[in-house]
Amino acid sequence: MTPAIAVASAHSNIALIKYWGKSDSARNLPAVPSLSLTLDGMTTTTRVEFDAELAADHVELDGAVTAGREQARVVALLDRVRAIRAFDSRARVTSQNDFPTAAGLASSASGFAALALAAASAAGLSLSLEAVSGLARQSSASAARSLFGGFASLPADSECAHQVAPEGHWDLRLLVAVTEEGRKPLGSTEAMEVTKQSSPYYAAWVTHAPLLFQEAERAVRERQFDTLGASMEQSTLMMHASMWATRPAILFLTEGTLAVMHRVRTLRSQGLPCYFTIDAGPHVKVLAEAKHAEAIQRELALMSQVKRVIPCAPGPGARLLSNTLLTGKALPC
Ligand code: 2P0
Repeated sequence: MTPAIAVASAHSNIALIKYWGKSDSARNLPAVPSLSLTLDGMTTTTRVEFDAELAADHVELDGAVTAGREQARVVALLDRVRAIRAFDSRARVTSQNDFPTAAGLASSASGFAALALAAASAAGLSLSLEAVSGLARQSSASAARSLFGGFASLPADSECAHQVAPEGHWDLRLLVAVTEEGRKPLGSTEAMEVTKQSSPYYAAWVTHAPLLFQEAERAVRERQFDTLGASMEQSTLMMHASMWATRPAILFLTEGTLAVMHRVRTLRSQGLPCYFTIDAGPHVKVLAEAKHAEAIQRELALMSQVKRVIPCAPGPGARLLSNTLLTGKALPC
């Protein structure tokens, strides 16, 4: 194979309807369907260079050489690409986030989406976005959704995500209210496994999640804001309730999280339409229509529990920035 370099970028996404739990841990298949919004901010840019002269894969994330589990997850994705392409060259990988990973905001979604696209392209594979989504999903299920702009779904037991509607479909905002700085105590993969193994509420979650998904997917297509918001809040609260019922309990919500959740409900009762969602961490993401977003952001920023608010609009899917064979030929992308 001709050694090649590719650079790709991808944006993070936030699940409006949550993925939590796997039907097949070995293949990393989700037990429930999820629906996400890709964000215009929070970008990862990743460069992959396969080089037959290299003795081992070399991976740098935000300027630091990786080791341990972080390194192993990247190498596993490279191995899958090498297996498809039937070659053995090692790779140099450098990846940069334009947002602080230490703040506990999702980076694996944008990270593995950008890596999958860059690695497949550098290896000379011509894959559909769905196939690249499948590659990313094996590393991190939420990453499968970041290949697509706007609204994306990852069905239960599915190999890859699909686009539900592009970023121009609906002018929404997701206001990320950062409540704490610092890394979260427990990773999502481990937390969802503990939930599956020990929560008596997990079965109810898996049974009910598809109904919320159907309701929310329809609400997105028909731009029904209050229906989407209500299903979004129920999804996140059911996900967290299933974690609270494990032994010992998994509590991602802090006092700051709860204060913002209550504030959102108060703002709503006062005529400012907004709804919350919370992932595997303490921050609160608040969904609003663009016309109300500034007023809601001002209210959130006034809270002592909120360190800062990051406003995000619907963003595009992952894209190839360059794909250059070492012969110097630039391929169109
Ligand atoms: C989601 N989360 O749908 C859910 C909601 C967090 C809460 O997907 O084990 O990094 O690598 O497939 O995708 C975060 O977990 O987990 C996640 P793995 P992932 O966005």
